[in-house]
Amino acid sequence: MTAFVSPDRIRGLFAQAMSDMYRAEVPLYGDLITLVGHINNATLQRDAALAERLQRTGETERLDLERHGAIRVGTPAELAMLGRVFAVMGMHPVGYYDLTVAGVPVHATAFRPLTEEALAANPFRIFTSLLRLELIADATLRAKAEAILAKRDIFTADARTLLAQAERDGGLGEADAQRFVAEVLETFRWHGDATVTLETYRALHGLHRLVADVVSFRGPHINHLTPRTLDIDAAQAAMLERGLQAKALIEGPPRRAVPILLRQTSFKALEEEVAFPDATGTLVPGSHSARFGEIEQRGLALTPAGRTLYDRLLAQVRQAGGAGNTSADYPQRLAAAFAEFPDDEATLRREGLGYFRYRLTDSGAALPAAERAGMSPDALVDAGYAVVDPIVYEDFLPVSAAGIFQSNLGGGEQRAYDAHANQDAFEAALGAKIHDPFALYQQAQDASIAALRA
Ligand code: OOG
Ligand code: NI
Repeated sequence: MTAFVSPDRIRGLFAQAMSDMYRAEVPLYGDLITLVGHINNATLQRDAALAERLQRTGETERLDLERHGAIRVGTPAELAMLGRVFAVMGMHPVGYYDLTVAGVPVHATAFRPLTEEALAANPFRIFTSLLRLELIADATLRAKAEAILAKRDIFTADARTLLAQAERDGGLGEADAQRFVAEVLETFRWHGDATVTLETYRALHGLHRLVADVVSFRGPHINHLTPRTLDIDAAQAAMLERGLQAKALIEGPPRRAVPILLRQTSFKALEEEVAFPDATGTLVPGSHSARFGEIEQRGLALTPAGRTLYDRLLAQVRQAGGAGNTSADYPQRLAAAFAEFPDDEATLRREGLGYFRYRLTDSGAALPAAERAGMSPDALVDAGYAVVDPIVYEDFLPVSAAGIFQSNLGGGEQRAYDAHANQDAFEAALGAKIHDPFALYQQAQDASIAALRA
């Protein structure tokens, strides 16, 4: 009997393998990792309190490995299979994202670890979109796209065999885990040759660039891998200094004393040479753009109340600006609107806008348990018996994701889809329920409060 390795171990192997593959495929990604590493070191040198906090929360170790990626799949069967593959790696669907509101015919979830321990071990996440062909009005082309997708199998035979083995036995030994990761990696590899003719590609492209991206290839190539920076403004400036064409604006909240949620910036997708088979199978040259670079800074996870405030302020700025966040004075207007959002940890906590992890201080631990139990968490903090750290936002933001999609789809592409969020349909396709992100943050906060009393 060989012992099973943990899902955390398999996810760690997978994250590393994806990073190595993407670095070889897109050299720019390697440059980005180096740049972010420098910025993070400089930030930790400059900000001793931040360095100390990250040490305390166990984030220092995970920072260098922390990435998220994104893929787009074509059919419910592909999504369901991916969900099973990711489960073996301890990655589970969290959050539902409807992108049709932004003119992109997909809905999505993020596969990520659920527990604090698993997140600390390796927080690798994959934003996974499912194409909604039912929103395509052209019935002939829709049927054609469906037929093309029905014919492909995005998994290797060995990936399927090892998945079945893992599910049957309840895990994988080290050697099988390594083989599983190597096989699953194939699903996300870039292919420089399309499966459709240039004519079909162009027709699909005419429906939406994203339809062409999903349907024309052998599988759901990883389209970006994003490192986490501790100072996105500095990273953005360094990128521009080195001639990397970063998107002009950072998505998400403005720069603040207490970072909240997620700030992201990306740079445009590469225009890549692709060979298309003609009717006789002869390859003809063409091009496609799908893969891009992105960096992000993560901050405090907000409660439903905090999130409602965030959404309201963001909507206010975007509506006032007309066409979204493209105007030159957007950063100023964003900062002005967010003046209304409390920007110190104590107020954010007292007003219930963010989630925090409580921890006893030495004097708190020395206090008799009965006395501690009689005090509220906030009273313990006020008396110096406990300290709090922000719980980091581990998820994504739909408006930001839409901005990222738009920029890497080549800018102005906007379609109106007569659609609405349909989480039930997504869950039916996946064959599983999506976890509510708020519930996970609440659990983490509650567990830390319970531990104060113990
Ligand atoms: C996914 C875009 C969403 C993010 O960071 O919000 C995303 C895609 O382009 O496939 O990765
Ligand atoms: Ni991303």
